[in-house]
Amino acid sequence: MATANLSDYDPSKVPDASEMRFGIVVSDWNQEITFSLLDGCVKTLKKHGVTDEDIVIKHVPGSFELTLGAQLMAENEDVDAIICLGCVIQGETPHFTYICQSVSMGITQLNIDYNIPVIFGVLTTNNIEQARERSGGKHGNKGDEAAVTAIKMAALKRDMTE
Ligand code: DLZ
Repeated sequence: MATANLSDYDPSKVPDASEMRFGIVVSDWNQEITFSLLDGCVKTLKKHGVTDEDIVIKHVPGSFELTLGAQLMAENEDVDAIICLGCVIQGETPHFTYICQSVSMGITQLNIDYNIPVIFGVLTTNNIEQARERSGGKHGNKGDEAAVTAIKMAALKRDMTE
């Protein structure tokens, strides 16, 4: 919803994450936005008990590269979940549509192929203002939301497989 604050959640409903390990893949394109998403994501993981040593951060050039970045993370790091952070802003060419479709389908496929939660923390906005509002502005920070989703999905997987 356009008015929703992405960071509104009940912390007591988030499982303890102190024994969990997370990978974050962040796109450097629109880094004014994506680095704020990263900041919110890391702070929220730590708030729920994750240590610095258990947060692996890798950078990719743009959101299109998030899929391969996340696949490399799944193959090479022992993590409970992977969080993809990016920001795609509508431009004057069809680039926006191609990148959004590619990364959303790519991340969906990784969830299935690797049986590991891969979280879609990608802002897809009409302009930079909307992106600012959702990366630490009046609509919260999608990085926080992505961290909470990753913890919940990692806990779900542990619950159902261990
Ligand atoms: C090329 C491009 C454009 C036009 N816009 C964005 C954007 O808004 N957000 C983003 O994350 N990346 C963008 N890119 C870069 C592509 O994601 C990708 O890095 C290049 O097409 C090279 O594969």
